[in-house]
Amino acid sequence: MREFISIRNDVAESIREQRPMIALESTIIAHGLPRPRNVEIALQAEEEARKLGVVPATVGILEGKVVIGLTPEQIEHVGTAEEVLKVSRRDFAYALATRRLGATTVCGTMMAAHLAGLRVFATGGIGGVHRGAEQSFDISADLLELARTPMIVVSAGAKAILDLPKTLEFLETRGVPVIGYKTSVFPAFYSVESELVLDLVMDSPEQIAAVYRTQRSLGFEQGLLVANPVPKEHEIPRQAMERYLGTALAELDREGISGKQVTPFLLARVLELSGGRSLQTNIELLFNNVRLACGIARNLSAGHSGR
Ligand code: PSU
Ligand code: MN
Repeated sequence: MREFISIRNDVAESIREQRPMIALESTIIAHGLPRPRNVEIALQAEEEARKLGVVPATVGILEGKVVIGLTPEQIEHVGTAEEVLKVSRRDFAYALATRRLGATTVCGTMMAAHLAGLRVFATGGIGGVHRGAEQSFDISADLLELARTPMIVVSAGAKAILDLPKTLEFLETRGVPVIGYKTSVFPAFYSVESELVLDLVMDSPEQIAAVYRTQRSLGFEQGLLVANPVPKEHEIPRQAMERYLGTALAELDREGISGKQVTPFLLARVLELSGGRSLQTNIELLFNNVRLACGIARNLSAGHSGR
């Protein structure tokens, strides 16, 4: 395994000393956020963590290695290169064996970060069950990874481009706790609320860390999804979002886009349709998730290791 993993020095040191660390993904850099702001946003997300005394490790795949803790130059490379593979579990070995440049999704980042011994990961929104999945079978590998890899993933829920009820049903079936942070309603990424109720609600990082430790003590392999709503002042209200999505989904259909192009296409169209507003929302929710993830990471490293 060692031959495929490269861990940045300060990350390796933090792992040894059990200092607080969080993982960050690179698909949002390569395919999720618009260029050229993507690189600057990724670096700022890392800065948010450092300000809180937590070491950030952005994950990517370069020259046949999974890199845990990209350097700023490597982040720039992933954020500017023409061809970057979007790497989930399916693509992981292929990207390594062919030495392709790869950006890891929530799924790919969970796998890599867990291999390196990290426990907490902040992202924007997870992938899920797509609308029309009963026809297309399009279900993100993120959900299966949450069912099999013990990482805490802090997200602003899942985007309303997805079928949110089916996404929650899937997670329930696969035994993944979805914990609402200070909310009993599942957030819809750009919007604070969806119509879906969450049964598990907590209001401190300590409590979330305690659930994780308990899962690990019991030998459970699944992860844990934290649903952290975007701060109200930065949200795009649900009705406006539904309008943009109606348009974008119709275009998706018309242009016959499928597979892993679906998520990037819808994100880009929502950005255009919202007149650029969705970007600020996306940035704010990402930083908000980084801050909560740092609180959880600090808590975990202060207590027992949980591994
Ligand atoms: N949500 C976002 N931006 C993104 C993604 C999700 O707000 O860029 C990315 C994440 O990396 C997620 C992936 O893991 O999309 C899911 O893609 P798919 O639906 O193809 O599994
Ligand atoms: Mn898909």
